[in-house]
Amino acid sequence: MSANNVKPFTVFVEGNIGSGKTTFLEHFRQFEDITLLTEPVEMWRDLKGCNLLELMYKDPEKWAMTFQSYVSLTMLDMHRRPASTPVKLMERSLFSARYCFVEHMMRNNTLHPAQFAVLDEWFRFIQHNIPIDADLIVYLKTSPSIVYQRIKKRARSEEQCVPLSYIEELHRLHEDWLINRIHAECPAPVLVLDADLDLSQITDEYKRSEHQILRKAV
Ligand code: DCP
Repeated sequence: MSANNVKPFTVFVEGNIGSGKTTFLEHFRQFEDITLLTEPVEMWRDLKGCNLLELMYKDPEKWAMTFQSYVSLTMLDMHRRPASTPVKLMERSLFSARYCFVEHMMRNNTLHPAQFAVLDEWFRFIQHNIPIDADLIVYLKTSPSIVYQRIKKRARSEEQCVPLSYIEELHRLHEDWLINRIHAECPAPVLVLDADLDLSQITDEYKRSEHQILRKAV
């Protein structure tokens, strides 16, 4: 709750790996009165000295369940974290974890049906019992080939083994969730931005979302 007990306007920033979610959040650092919650990738890379992200990519059958259950915990923590500002901007959500990543791991049998069932039950339990505020989803829409090049270029060590087919599948899952609406729930209206643009042009595209996020004429 904010200082005057009004809930912050809560925005999830979603999009494929390498779509520029962190850059988008950084764009909003210039504004006052906005809480930015970047994705806890660093926590996933160092849980009591263990790199869960690396373990998951090296041996998905063994570690996907552990990794996604820790992702759920860290995302729930972000959802529940109070903000004393009128706007709260979060990188990703429990929803993309479930509808994109866990969905992919279930479909390609990385997760055993029993493991998937446990993750899904946790997701449903949280949805029905813990309030998750969501007012807007910003979808940074990209082409798989473009983000694939970005991922190769940024060379995050854990992601070196990621094939284009995985990025294409994640793209389809984001589209199914946010555009085609195949799941019953899409927790908020979706604003789609063209995130294929390179850094020199993307600021104008980010600006398109400012009035909806800050909710004033800009
Ligand atoms: N990841 C995952 N399961 C999730 C969330 C993320 O396996 N539920 C993985 C995919 C990436 C890494 O974690 O290897 C970080 O992915 P994100 O797309 O969430 O973050 P990026 O840093 O790629 O975002 P961007 O480049 O858009 O700022």
